[in-house]
Amino acid sequence: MTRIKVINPNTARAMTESIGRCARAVAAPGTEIVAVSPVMGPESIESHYDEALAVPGLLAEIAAGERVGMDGYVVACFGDPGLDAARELASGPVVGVAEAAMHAATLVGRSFSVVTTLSRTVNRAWDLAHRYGFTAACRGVHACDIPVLELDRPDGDARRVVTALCAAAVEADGSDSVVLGCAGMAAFCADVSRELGFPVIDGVTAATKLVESLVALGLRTSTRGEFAPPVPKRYSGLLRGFTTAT
Ligand code: 2AL
Repeated sequence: MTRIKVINPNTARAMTESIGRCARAVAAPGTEIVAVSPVMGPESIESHYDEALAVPGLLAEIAAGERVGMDGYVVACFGDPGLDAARELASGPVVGVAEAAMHAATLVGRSFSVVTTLSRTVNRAWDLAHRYGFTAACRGVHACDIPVLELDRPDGDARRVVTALCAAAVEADGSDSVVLGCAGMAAFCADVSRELGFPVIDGVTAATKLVESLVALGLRTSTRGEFAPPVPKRYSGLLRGFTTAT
């Protein structure tokens, strides 16, 4: 049995449940998915401020996962907040949804476009593309300007807007596929891809399968240098619980 903890770093429970359903839909029979959101943090992540303040809650969930022997983790927010720090804490592999989706996109085409939520997140997506080595493959980042928590509104038309933007993005950019820039879009990814006839890639499912594969291959984060456990030290104030010194 492989146990993968899928952490939605925002505190929107409905979104966490949707993310869990998407991960379970692709998980192998021997894989258990534990989908959680932290007890502290922002209700959605749409700014650098939100992202920074989502990280302590995320790291607390990684630490809790280590105590019960989780085999690997998915960081289920497209900014991949706290990913490197999570790797320092976890003994198994940790994969972010943006890096997973971008890697998957470059295995099914030469180039991709990203369709994200608010315009202000466009440069974050570009930063990630550069960080992961996809400067040439990422041809454009497009915002649908729908806030994260409105993506799953039953009366909303997010799916229609995102579908139309995906079609426009590949045309404008001349790209082969679209990477969806929010974990809240995971639920309609398969439908959008089927409707458009080219790969539309959701990072929640891609990251889940990548973690599953890495665990099956016996691959875990190297602790030789950068990703060794954090240097033990005391933390104070609100962060006292993050103390790593014994
Ligand atoms: C996200 C995401 O994946 N989760 C969240 O709260 N915000 N991404 C985004 N582009 O807004």
